[in-house]
Amino acid sequence: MRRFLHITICVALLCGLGARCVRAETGADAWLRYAPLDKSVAEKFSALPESVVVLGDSPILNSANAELIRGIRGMLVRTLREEKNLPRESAIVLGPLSALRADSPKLFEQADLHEDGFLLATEKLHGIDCLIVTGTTDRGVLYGVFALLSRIARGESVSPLHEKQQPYAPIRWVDQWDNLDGRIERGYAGPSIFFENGNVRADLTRVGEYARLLASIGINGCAINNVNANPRVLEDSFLPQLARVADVFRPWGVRLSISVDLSSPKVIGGLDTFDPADPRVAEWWRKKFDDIYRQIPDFAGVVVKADSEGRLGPATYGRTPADAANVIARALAPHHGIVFYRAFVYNHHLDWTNPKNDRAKAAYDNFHPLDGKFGGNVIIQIKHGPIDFQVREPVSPLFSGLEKTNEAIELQVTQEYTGQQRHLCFLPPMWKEVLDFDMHAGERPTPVKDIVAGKTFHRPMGGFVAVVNVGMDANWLGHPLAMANLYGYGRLAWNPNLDSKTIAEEWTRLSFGNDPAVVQTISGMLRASWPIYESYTGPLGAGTLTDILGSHFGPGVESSERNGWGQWHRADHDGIGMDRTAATGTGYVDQYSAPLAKKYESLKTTPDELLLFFHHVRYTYVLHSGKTVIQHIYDSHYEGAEQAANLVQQWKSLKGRLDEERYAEVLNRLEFQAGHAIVWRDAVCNWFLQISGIPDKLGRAGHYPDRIEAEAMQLQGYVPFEVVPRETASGGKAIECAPPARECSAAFRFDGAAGQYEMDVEYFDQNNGKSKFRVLVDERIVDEWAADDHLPAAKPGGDSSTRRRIIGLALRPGDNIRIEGVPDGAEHAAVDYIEILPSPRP
Ligand code: GCW
Repeated sequence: MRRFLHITICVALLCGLGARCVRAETGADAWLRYAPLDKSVAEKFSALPESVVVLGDSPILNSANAELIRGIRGMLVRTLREEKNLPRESAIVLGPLSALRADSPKLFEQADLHEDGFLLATEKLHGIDCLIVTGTTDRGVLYGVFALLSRIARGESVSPLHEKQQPYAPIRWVDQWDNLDGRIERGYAGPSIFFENGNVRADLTRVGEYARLLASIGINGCAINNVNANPRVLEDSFLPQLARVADVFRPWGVRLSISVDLSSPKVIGGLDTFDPADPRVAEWWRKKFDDIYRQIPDFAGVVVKADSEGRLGPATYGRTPADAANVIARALAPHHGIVFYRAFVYNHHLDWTNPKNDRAKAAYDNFHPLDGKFGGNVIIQIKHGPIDFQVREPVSPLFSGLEKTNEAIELQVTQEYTGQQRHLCFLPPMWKEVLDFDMHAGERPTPVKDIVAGKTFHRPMGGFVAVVNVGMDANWLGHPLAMANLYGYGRLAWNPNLDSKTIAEEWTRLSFGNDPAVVQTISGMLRASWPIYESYTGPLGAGTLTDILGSHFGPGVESSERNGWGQWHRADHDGIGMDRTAATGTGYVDQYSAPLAKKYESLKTTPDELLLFFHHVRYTYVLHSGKTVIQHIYDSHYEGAEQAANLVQQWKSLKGRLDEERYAEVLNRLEFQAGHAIVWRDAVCNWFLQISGIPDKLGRAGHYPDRIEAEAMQLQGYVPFEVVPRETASGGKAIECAPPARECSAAFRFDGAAGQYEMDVEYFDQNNGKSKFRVLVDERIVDEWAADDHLPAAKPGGDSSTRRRIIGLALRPGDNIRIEGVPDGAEHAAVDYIEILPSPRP
């Protein structure tokens, strides 16, 4: 602690003396850095009271108190005095409303707060100026402290203060898809913070830190294990381990939940059935939850994925999701627990040859007929779109299809289909579109946010869930800027009326400080990033054109076709898109209310960005934008890749204004993204060029005048091979240095004019070896590196294709350029091509 204080004071002094305030950062502090404020900003808070009084005693109030002291000490380099009773001098007073009743009856009467809401108020208590932080619950007080500290960090005045905030909905949860062995399904930032080798981790420090982060954005529940649940979590011997996690969550007001497997009564319970209608099964669940609540009195409930992607469910016994949800709900009800039953129920063996089949219809078809049949403590958890977290989807029609059932929207912070934290993709703008979308389910506007919050159909419960998947990486999500998505999710779950600009700026200020250039640049980059990612990965609502059978990361245009998964875009020689109209298609549009069905039924009124989700059109079809579909595909991919490259430039403008660590880490990821955007661009453009036979009007697709294909170089040891699918390598081919070769080379003569150049080497970085590369110009080494990244790929292709940029190269005609590769393990130092462009780039 002393050391910590010492460092803080030194940093503060340096900052005060005008030195540039940059300190080493790992990202672990996320938006709770509490970095010392610049002197001019700190002065705004000189009138802040010197002491703090806590009215009451509970783990959550203790957290609130400790957090306040920590935050003020970090930002203002002042240590608040802790008083037991109201002092004679001005103070910050923390406590639930009930504790203020006697001292401030007026405040008590007028506060009008619901559960978890808070009030920050400058008031006189017994004639003394106080800054009061209060709520109906202790949790509200904690949220109030975080809000107060956030204001200070962003340099917003706090005196006088009268700010009341209420959460939009009671359910503000996160799910983690962590497996008990420590791996995380669709996690991109290291192993689980919860589990290791089949057990809850011995050291739960990170869990406590995570709970603190969650609390700071108003999250009040967390399901810690994968929805593809291991039945072992319910074994008697496992429950004490769960209790340890609940203990760590509790001081932060985060309630523990787990995902359960419906077949548990049979698999671990020793019954010969898990039929929800069997009384023995009901009894098993009842006993199980009684046991759990004995050990975890504030246990929140369970999440269920059933009859989906191979998970067992009520369909085994001809029962419905309502039967299954209710048997668990009845067992939880006496303890006030909740069941989140996921609407992600679909058949992944659909007959793709039948043009009427449509996976998008599944959630509504399965759940709409059951409306009103679910218990009062059941919430149907609905993914925001009808397919699966694609870069663009329409809003799920099920939101308006359940009027007598509690609902929660499921969003995804982990960027499964949106670049896996290798690409920058700030999702709040997408979520805002969904939350604000009017379902036309009544006389007055019925936006999704109101439906899920229970306001539209007067449901007692409902709200927001996001799959987050933080891991052991110090910065939680891998990409330092990806935490803006977790922050944004929390802020929107608390108040979906916030706009993305406010959220982006808040997050940037809290995470990187208040330098206007930093705030403007980073928040601008964040807000531009989803459209950029969309433009090179998923045109016009066709879905993310990724390898849907594997990693969900790189391009794989055809992987969605001719299989039962139902993520079809139906591209053929003539056209592309799923006909989901009522007139000629699958009839999906009829799941929406009449005005929306009408809108999507017609080509004229379907917005361009969703065209291919609803309609099958020819490549020559002219969009509202005036472009043909095929030209849009070419243009958007080229524009998107250019904008991705531009993100790198924007970031570079911040050099020296941020800590070196995060600066370098983000730069590294943005440079990867810029290269990978070109892989995407070329794969998608070439695939469509080939299948449609229609050239790019601007002559770009399929023509690469500055490229030297590796297979066309003079090879020693290297051997050409075909890359599958072919569009994921330039010209469909690359070269590899396969055993028994131990070192190979590929060379060519430079025949351009003398001058300064930049050279891009496109190579394949797999996760099953660490090849080494060297580039030589006339025997002079100009660059060398190891292919040691951890991309989701064990073979050359769109997932592993990586770009190395060599800058400041002086070249003369006749120069001999040679690339040498040393393979390692199953990674054969494969190379796709080299591209040489004048520097600076035209
Ligand atoms: O998006 C898909 C993922 C699966 C996931 C599933 C789900 C946990 O690819 O990994 O399983 O959705 O949401 O259940």
